[in-house]
Parts: sequence; structure tokens; C-alpha cells
Amino acid sequence: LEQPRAGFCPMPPDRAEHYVRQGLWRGLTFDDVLARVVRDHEDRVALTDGARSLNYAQLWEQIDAVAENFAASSVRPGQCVILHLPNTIEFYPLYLGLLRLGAMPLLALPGHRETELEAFARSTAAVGVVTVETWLGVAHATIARNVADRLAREGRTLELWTDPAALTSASSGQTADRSGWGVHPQDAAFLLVSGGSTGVPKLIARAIDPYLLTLELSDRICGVDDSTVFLAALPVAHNYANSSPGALGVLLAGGTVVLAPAPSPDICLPLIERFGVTMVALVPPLAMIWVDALGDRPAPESLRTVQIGGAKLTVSAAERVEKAFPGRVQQVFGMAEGLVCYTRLDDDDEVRLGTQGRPMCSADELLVTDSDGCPVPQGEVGELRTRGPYTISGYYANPAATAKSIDDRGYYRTGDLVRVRPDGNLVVEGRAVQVINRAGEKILGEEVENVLLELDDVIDATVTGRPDDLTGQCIVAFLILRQGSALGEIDLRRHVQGSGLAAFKHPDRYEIVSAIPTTAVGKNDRALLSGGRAT
Ligand code: J2J
Repeated sequence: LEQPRAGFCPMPPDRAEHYVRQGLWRGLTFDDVLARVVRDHEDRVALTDGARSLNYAQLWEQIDAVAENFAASSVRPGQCVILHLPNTIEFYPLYLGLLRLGAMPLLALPGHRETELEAFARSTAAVGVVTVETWLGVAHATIARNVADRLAREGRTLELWTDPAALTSASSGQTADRSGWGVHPQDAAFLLVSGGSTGVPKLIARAIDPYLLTLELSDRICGVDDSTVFLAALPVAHNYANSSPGALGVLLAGGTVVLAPAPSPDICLPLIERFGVTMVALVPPLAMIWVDALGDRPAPESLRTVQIGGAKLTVSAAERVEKAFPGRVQQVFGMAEGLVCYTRLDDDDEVRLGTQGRPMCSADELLVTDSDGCPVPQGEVGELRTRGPYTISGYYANPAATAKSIDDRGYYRTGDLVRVRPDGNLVVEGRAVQVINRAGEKILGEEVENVLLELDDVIDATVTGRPDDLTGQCIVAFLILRQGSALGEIDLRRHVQGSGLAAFKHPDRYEIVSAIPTTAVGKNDRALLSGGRAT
């Protein structure tokens, strides 16, 4: 890829024009919006990790330093830089600084490992990776270093920046001519990782016009303003914690973002008390862990909104969360590809606890179809397809995935099975495509199977999700071994650990079996193995 932005699938021109005419796409940059916030709230804390804080004036300066420092190290507008970062205080200066320059940041998840990073670097022709030396005991820099070494053997350079703070420190000079900086508001600005359905995650390019729309609508629907204090418990590199409304939505409204190093209640509950956090975004299993950890203790009084999304929340779980916290539960059904649905803060209890809400924008178009794409009768379960002012028209540099996921009318096939109630609220009923959803992390069984099948003794492998109280679904590997094989669970674990596969994709359990049930066409029957209903 000589021109990394060429992998972007733009909105068809007639629809783009329509969204501009409707005033949904406004041609602004994040900087335009942030500049206003900085003017009004210079001294207000924008970001804190508990130890260090940045006020809005400092945030603005650091964004500039990042843009200058990357320009000085010859990163050019249009080139991709991978951000492989946990919730550090440098995350937003780096992300927004690369955008100011017009370079294309790729938001890799902290849980990604060599397999993912290498694939990302290859498909984007990334020029470098920003990472940290270590985080919570994991040698992150080694991951990027190993990828860089492998690419180097092919004569490709992947630069490593392992000290984020050095990149946010003031640069020596100011570029006199910034005329080539920035990106057209309808062109690819940054890359997200799909939660969806192929082996190595697909990449999603997002443009500023549509993304700003999601942030502004999310802020309005979630009541975010300059008094909001948001706890980022989940990785902000994920679309949910970044944009629904997430840390970025809160920053663009002049609120305060508290970055948690890990989502556990022993870390997060004290941060909520200390900073008077008003809003938090969780995935269902995490919400249950928090509820358990609270026990009979009262939850922090400041918490007004507890968002839950990323995976299905059962009604009983929703009731338990609502009882444990003083604030209200808000369900969020979203995807990095675009569409986000919310229950509204003033919906009655039955809607808030029993549905996944409704689209955030009146221009979102939804279809519920059978497998041929024909609409099912109103109220029945079918596959959700959607298009609209902030849903992608295709995956990044991946025509095969685009052909599979975008139908001939431009609708994105979500792979989710839903029904739409007469009041317009959606209920998610399952997946049309089998993806394991472990605590909100999406794993395709085939990817893990391929790793297990590298072992000579493994004849067949099927990896599925199985219902689990803690994680929603745990990952179970069913294996058929060669006769007389002495391979045991320890060997399998060691192999997976050494494979470079992200840790969150490692099976929780291994079951050695003599046969794997198959479907009518002879494929291993994942649905049956997962103990779930066939989809
Ligand atoms: C059931 N399934 C859900 C929900 C997502 C906001 C919130 C979440 C994401 C996200 C996001 C669900 N109930 N409430 O990007 O901005 C499953 C669906 C969906 C897939 C998308 C956001 N909320 N899901 O989770 O790209 O299967 O985004 O298609 O990681 O998660 O995953 P992802």
C-alpha cells in the first residue's frame, strides 16, 4: 500500500451529499470542537490517571507536541502509526496529535499480541508502533519489537516508540508550514479493530464527519456535559469506551476523564469515590463482578449512569446492577462498524432493563431480514442490517470481507439476530455468525483452531463459547488427538501461549474427545458444542 488511505471505502457520493445537506456532516475537525472547550475550560482537568493529570490547556499543548514530534521524525500525513496502548494519560494526546498531523492512527487493543500487530502492520504499511515497555507485568515493547524484527528481515522498517511521555513533551520547534497537515473530514482519519467475525480482526477506517456525529449524538443522549466525570474502565482504544460517548465524547464536552489502569473493582471503586465519577461504561460480566465486590456496601453516590454494552445483558443481571448502584442502567448496543443503539435515560424501567435500546440517529436505517435479505414480518427475529450517516461502507483494504458484509443496497450485515419491538427498541437475540463473546471480547473459533492444528498430534479442533456465569461465554477447545498421543492440557496451553495469539483468545478449557459432532454439511457443529441453540 503506497497510499494507506486508499484502503478506505468512502460513502457513496449521493448519500454523502445528503448527510451534508441534512447538517449531519459538518466539515469540522476534532480540533475545531476541542479549541472551543480549551478556550472555556483552560484550567479544568481533562484527563487523570490518579497519579498524573492534564488540564485542557496542557492537553492542547501536548497534542501539538505530538504532531510536531512525529513530523520531526518524518512521519507524513496519510501514513499509519499503530497505537498499542493501555489506558495511559498519553493516549489522547497521541491519538489527537496524530490526527492533527493527518497521520492515520490505528487503535490496537492492549490485549492484542504479535499475531494481530503483525497483520495490522502489514495491511496498513504502518511506519511505526507506539507502545509502553511494560504494563501490568506484560512486556509490551517486546511484542512490537518481535514484529519489527520479522518485518526487518523482509527489508521493511517498523519504527518503535516505547516511551509515550517523550512524544508528548514539547518539541524543539514549530513547523512553519502546516498546510499539508490534517485530513479531509470525509476521508479515512483513523483505524479501529473489528469486534466481528474473521480470524485476525478486520480493520475499520473511520472518517471525522461521521465520527463527530456519533460523539455529539452520544453526548446529547447520555447527558454528557462539562460536569461529567467519566471513568474509563475498559480500554479506550475500543470504540465503546472511546466514543459511546466514551472518553472522547466527554473530552469534546469539556468534562473530566479518569483513566483506570485495569477494570477491576478494587481499582475502579476507589477512583470513583476519589474523583466523584458520574458515569462509567462496563460490559455485562464486569458489571456483575462489580456488583459482587460491592456486596452490601453502598455504591459511590456520585455515579449517575452505569452503561452496559458490548454483549447481551440479561434482564435479571440488569435488575441486579440497577439495585446495586444509585444511578441508572443504560444499555448500549454498538459496533466499531458504526450503528450504536441506546436506551434513553428517561425510558421506563421495562425498556431500560429489558431492551438494548434504539438507534441514536433518526437517519439510521435498519432492516431485519432472513438469510436471503428479505425483511421478516415486524417483530420477528432476523438478521440486523443497517446503513446510515456513521456506518461504514466497507472494511479497510479488504474487498473480500466488504463483499460479504455489505449488501447490494449498501447495508452493513451486522451478523446479529435481533427483533424490533413496536416501540422501536431492539432486543438482541443472538448471532447469525458464530462469534465467541467472552466478556465483551470477540473471538472467532477458527482463529484459535488454526493455532491448535499447528500441533502434529492434533487431528481436529473445534473452539466454541460455552455459557459461563462470570464471562458470559468461556472459550472451550474440543480436540481429537492422534492415537496414543501423550499430549496433555499443559502442552496445549504452552503451545497457545507461545503462539503470539492475544491472551484473551486463549481457551479457558480443553476437552479431549473421540469425535466432534458435525452439521448436515459435515462441518463441526459449533452451536451444538457450545450447548446453545443452533443459529
Ligand atoms: C448484545 N450484543 C452486543 C449488546 C455489542 C458501543 C457498545 C459496544 C460496542 C462493541 C461498540 C451489545 N447486546 N448491548 O463498538 O460503540 C455485540 C454485537 C455487535 C458486536 C460489536 C460501541 N453490544 N454487542 O461491542 O465492534 O454482536 O463493539 O455486533 O467490539 O458486539 O462488537 P464491537
